[in-house]
Amino acid sequence: MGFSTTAIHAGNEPDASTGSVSVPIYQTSTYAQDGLGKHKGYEYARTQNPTRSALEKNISALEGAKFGFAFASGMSATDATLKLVKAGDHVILGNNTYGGTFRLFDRILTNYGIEFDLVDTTDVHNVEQAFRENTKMVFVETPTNPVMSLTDLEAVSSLAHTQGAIVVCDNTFMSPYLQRPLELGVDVVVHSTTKYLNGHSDSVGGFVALNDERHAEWIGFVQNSVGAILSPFDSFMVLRGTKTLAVRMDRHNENGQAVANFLVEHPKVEKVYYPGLVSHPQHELAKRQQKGFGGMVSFETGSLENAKSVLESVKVFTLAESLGGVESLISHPATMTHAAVPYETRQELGITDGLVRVSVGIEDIEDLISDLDQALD
Ligand code: P1T
Repeated sequence: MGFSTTAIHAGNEPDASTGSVSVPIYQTSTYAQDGLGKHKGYEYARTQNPTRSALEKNISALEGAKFGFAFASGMSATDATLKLVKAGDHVILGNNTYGGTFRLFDRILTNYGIEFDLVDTTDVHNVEQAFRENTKMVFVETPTNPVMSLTDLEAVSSLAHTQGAIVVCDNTFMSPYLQRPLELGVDVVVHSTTKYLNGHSDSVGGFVALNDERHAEWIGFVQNSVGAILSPFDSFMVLRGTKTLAVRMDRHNENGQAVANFLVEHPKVEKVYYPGLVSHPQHELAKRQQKGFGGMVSFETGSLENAKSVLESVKVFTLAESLGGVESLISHPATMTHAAVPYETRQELGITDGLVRVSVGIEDIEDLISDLDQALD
């Protein structure tokens, strides 16, 4: 079955007791048992909830995964995934990730004996050199937030597997419609469903998708033991969101490319970061690895003053953190999403004070371009 058919039908069977076509919100904390040890497969709602199970089936199918787990946020999904390593293990972390992911490693996981190195994973040779005897995981985002660098998932996965390590890919920026990491050899996919999967900026959630049964058992155990589960209401919201994922992503692709093309030609813009531009250093890899280039575009305005002026002059774009919703957002990575990343690292990566990031929504493209045009002027 095709992607859209799967998105609309996987996990969305009509409700067995009422025929309800949309999966109901099972807003309950517990389930009546017929007798001691006799129940309908549901005992307690931290452990199982039918609305959450429907979403777990749905996104697993979209990622081509055997197993999937829905979490309360993207960060809790990442945190649960990091419980696949233990004290004394080493993780190779892509040097450009969402600031919160870096912060989780830098401020929390190190307290529990997990070692990590930041590595520029755009070149597989750097990854090869970073392996240590105790390296158990390579964790990457591709394209990265916010400078849109790519990692060759197939090359990194085959390298990691020869070294006995697993590969985790944060697929938030692409969604499974544009990139399917498990098919390229990646072991675990994580998502912030807050972004494209839900798609309407009205729910916070996360997801872990994977194929290995032993690892899946552990992630499920962590989900139940720690309890950072996605609520029934949010599960319903994301389930509704994924039904339109394909049509939304097609428009995000179109609008993202149009905005990038416009910015590249603008005299006040010094540099544009978008994998759909022929000038992007990894454009060929993007064409091979992704089904589209997405709706995230970053650009260099040259100074904090210029960035501030653009950020405060837009009228259709909204100044806000987050991304992946139908409405266009604009943000300042250095002081917002990536404030937890040390200044020097930010400079090395290109996360300067003049860098502006846009999440291009699905509004009319003429309105988005004229808004950016007047803000830049
Ligand atoms: O916000 P949360 O649902 O916990 O997701 C965290 C997260 C994980 N991975 C990526 C690639 C992300 O971009 C995020 C969250 N990012 C933003 C809030 C942002 O504006 O970039």
